[in-house]
Amino acid sequence: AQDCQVSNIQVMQNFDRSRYTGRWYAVAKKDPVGLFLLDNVVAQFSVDESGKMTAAAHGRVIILNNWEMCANMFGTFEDTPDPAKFKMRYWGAASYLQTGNDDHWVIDTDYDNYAIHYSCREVDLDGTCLDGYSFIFSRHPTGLRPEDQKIATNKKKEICFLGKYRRVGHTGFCESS
Ligand code: DAO
Repeated sequence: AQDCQVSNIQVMQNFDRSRYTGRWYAVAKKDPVGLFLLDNVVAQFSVDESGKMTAAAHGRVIILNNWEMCANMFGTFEDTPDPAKFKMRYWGAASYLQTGNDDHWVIDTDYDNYAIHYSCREVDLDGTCLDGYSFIFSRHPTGLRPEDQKIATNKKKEICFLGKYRRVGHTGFCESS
């Protein structure tokens, strides 16, 4: 059941942000136009005293075309009527890093092993996504369990990004800082 209409994309039912907290390793990524985070991407989600979701993330980036560094990023999430759909405002620890305001949808998660994230930055005139990105997150830096890979493949299909992902490696590049 996929017509690739962004407005018809099914997201996680009864999303529980508190169970989503903690460390997630990006193990695969579909890049947007002008990609930013390359690999070694780890996100840490939290829920603050007021119940708002926040995140800190890091990843290897290349800025000014040839300078490689580990980017420390922060995000705050604005709630929407759908508990699994957020608006994410993000910025970097350094001023020369990327800032933005993206959709941040949780497509599916079992909270303990895998999570499928989706963000469409630009919806085309026909209602499909013209520019978007997606992270496949795992609680384990080694990747997804075989049973979760099947689920991830189905979800990639549903969000019309199947075949557009690349593996995201974890080499320890960002672990020193
Ligand atoms: O890497 O090309 C890209 C797009 C991702 C931009 C978002 C980076 C900041 C994320 C911080 C919060 C956690 C997911």
